[in-house]
Amino acid sequence: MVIAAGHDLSSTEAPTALTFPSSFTWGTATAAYQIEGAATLDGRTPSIWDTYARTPGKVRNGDTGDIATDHYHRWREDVAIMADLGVGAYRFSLSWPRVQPTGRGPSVQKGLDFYRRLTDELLEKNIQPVATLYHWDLPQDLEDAGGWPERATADRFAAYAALAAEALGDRVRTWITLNEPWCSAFLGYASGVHAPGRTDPVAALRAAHHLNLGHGKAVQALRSNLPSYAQVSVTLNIHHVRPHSQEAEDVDAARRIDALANRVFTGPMLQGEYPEDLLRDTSSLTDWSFVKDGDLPEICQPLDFLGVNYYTPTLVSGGAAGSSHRSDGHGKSEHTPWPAADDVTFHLPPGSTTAMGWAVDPTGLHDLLVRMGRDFPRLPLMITENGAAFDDYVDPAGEVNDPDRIAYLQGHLAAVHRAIEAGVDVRGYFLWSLLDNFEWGYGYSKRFGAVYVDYPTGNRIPKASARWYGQVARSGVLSSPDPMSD
Ligand code: IFM
Repeated sequence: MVIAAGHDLSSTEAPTALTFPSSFTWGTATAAYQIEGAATLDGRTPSIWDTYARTPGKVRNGDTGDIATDHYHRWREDVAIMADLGVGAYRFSLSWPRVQPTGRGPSVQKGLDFYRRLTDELLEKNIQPVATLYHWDLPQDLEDAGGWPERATADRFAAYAALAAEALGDRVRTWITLNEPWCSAFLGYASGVHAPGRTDPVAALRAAHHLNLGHGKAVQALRSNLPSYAQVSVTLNIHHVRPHSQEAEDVDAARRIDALANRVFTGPMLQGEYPEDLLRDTSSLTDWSFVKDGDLPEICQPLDFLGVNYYTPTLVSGGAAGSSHRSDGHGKSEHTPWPAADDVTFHLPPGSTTAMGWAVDPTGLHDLLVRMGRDFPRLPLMITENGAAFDDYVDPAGEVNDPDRIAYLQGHLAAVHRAIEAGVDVRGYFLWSLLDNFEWGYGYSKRFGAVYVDYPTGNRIPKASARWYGQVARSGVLSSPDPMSD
């Protein structure tokens, strides 16, 4: 264990401080639709999320991203907050319909200028910009043409990636193609709890393949338009799937969900093939003939690191027909996001929960990192999201005290440290999220931010966790004992 200077390595006492490598990246993360607002300004056209949020009954309280946190106007203040905290990197996403309205044709200068101003300001404050190309806001016109279940969307995505790289490649070094394609494919097209709200399991599998293809094509488009020092990656919400027991049907349920959640992406992206068991498990739905000759080598492009998002583990059992959609933590739907896995039951793992009802379990992050390090030993990992929603409020002194979030972050950062000690190449950590924001189907009812946003006024109040995280980021030292070690 690497212990802060001054500690005796041979001591059996619990460590009081955990020191991260000096090159470790400390950041915060957001996404365009969740924070920008300005939905109709400067040529932006609707995305699938504008349409979905405006459809009655889809988003809690009828909330939309029309104004969100008004980051489109308050970006300078938001960068100043990050600079004050002392974080070294900021992961944000480009709004595709702001950069290239309708998803076709030339880029819009005003849209790009927004990201130029933002990234200039970040660099000025010594904060490295990390740009995600796609965090779920497909231009509505492309959905009207068939969306991700159609192959052409992958080509459109690559063309957009080229435009973005050409415009911003001189200032953004680190690029991420897709954020959590599992959500785009399976929540968007199978359970319908995300935009565009379709409920067709075959469309979801087709979407997963075309997201994979779009990723591979976008990596190539980025590489040909970026300087050679640029870093290119993808972010996956790898599910850490645990069987409820060691009974064969529970172990098999875990294998199947692992294939549908994780290996459907890591297989083609990192190994150049779809897992045999996934193809077999879903053969009653599709023969996968939408995978064409040449697609797999195109998808499997070298990456500079893998972005991993983690919030909570996934606990499953097999053998109970019709229960797969009841408690998988992604919102209520009559339709399952898990094609051909109707007999899998999702359980709430033990322990305390966040305001999302998600179990707090840092061991899941540790075990996940160790597994990824073992499965892909030459690929560095970056935690591109981790964090928690709690029911935060402003106290009479005007402050927001969020000890639960601090405890969550502390436990998860200690888990990251343990994984690094175990030899896993983890390069950085991005706290989700910088700001309270539009939490998709939950609207503004869930607060993930380190910074509280008072929605009626737009005022920002850094929470106690923001100050705590800034201190850890500045020092690179986690100064409380690792709750996982005894
Ligand atoms: O808010 C989301 C984010 O957009 C993607 N990852 C999970 C977060 C919390 O649900």
